[in-house]
Amino acid sequence: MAETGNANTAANANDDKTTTHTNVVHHHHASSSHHNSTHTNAGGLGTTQTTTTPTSEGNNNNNPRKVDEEYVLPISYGSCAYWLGKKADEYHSHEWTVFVRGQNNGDLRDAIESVTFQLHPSFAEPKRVLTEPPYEVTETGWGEFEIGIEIRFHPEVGEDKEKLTANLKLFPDADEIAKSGPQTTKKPLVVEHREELIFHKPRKTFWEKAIKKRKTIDEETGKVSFAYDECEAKSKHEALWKQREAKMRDDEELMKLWCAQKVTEERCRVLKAQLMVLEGQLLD
Ligand code: SLL
Repeated sequence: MAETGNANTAANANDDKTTTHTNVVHHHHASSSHHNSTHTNAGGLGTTQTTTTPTSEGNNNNNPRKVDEEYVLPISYGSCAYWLGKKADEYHSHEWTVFVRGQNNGDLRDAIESVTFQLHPSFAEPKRVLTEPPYEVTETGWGEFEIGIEIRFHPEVGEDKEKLTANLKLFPDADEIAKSGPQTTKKPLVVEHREELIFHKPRKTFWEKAIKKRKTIDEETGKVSFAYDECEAKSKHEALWKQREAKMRDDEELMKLWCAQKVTEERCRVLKAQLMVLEGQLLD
């Protein structure tokens, strides 16, 4: 049901061994139109900046959708593993955490009802259901495996569940060791995927509730902006995420500057061409 798009970006958030991918996952409702827009939203939950125009279907009680909008939920998921060093034994060489979080610690509670992590059957009660943030499971073990992640949304969101997979990684690759040195008990091995779940034409009730909280209007300019709610529930790796996300934001700022420069260059080229035409006309 989900469709992924956009380019992947790999980024080293700090000196830790890190892999990050950014994706956009589009959620389509059967009757919603197809959008190919890609969003970059630095501040957690967000939205496109179009005006709210409830469609005719929005007034139909049998189909309590819709607001002609896109709701963007930027999430990040993956794993974070520490080698136990002296504390390691044969079956417990690493402590690891598998997680689903809001990007920039954005609060996912408005949209998410539960996150289920399906662990390897060698773990006691391998199906772990979390109904509150932090949506994460921390365990100790010896081996890598695929962790199934199922995100369920509140009924009022009106979206299908989202299925993801996190490949638990405990051991750095040879090239990672070459780059960052051997594994220590201090440096976590982090694999993080960043995605934006996009809900096309969300239900009116959900939209209004979620957006009302975030909408702030600048008194002077009248500009509407969307603040994001920081999630208070602390992840075990809070300090690490803070560092990583500060770095991520810096990278995003640099990217924006670079894009702005490219736009200006292009504009200059067009203006120069127009000037040449005008000069030509003057000479005629
Ligand atoms: C492998 N396919 O063979 C993988 C399986 C399973 C890891 C890895 C259990 C720890 C415990 C654990 O780490 N299982 O018994 O508490 O490499």
